[in-house]
Amino acid sequence: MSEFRKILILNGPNLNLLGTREPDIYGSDTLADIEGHCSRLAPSLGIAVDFRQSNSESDLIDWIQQSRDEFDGIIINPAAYTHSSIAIMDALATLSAPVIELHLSNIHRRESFRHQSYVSPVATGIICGFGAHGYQLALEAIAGLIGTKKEA
Ligand code: CA2
Repeated sequence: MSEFRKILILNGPNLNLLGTREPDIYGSDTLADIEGHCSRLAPSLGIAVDFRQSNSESDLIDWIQQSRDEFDGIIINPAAYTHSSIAIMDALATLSAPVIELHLSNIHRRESFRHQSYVSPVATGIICGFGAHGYQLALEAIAGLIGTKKEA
């Protein structure tokens, strides 16, 4: 019997505020809207998603560590921790499953402090600048990387 691959989607600090402020940069979708888009798309890609957000670096690290036995890949928007967290980089580096780094905005068009990512060197691939649609692009990309179904 085959079952869907499982993908963990992690969202970092302040992304719970999406849709309420700075729509010119981050769009008008809320994080709940984005979770809904992902949940609707996932079955057609043969995957199941678990969508989480935390403002806490330690939550994100714990979830990354715990993902090893449960998930077949991670999509992560580390938000501001992208530019500061060696701890998140170290946690991601321990995984063998694919990791996609995702940003709503094009971090390379923005302030210079956003050009550095500690996550990029340990990511399988990076998607940025496509707004909320980036989450769907990331799901399609990771489904392509891992295949859709587990072996019987
Ligand atoms: O573009 C992205 O997805 C970012 O990861 C978003 C982070 C930012 O620090 C990164 O450089 C790029 C910020 C997330 C904060 O989200 C807010 C949403 C609405 C209102 C205020 C903040």
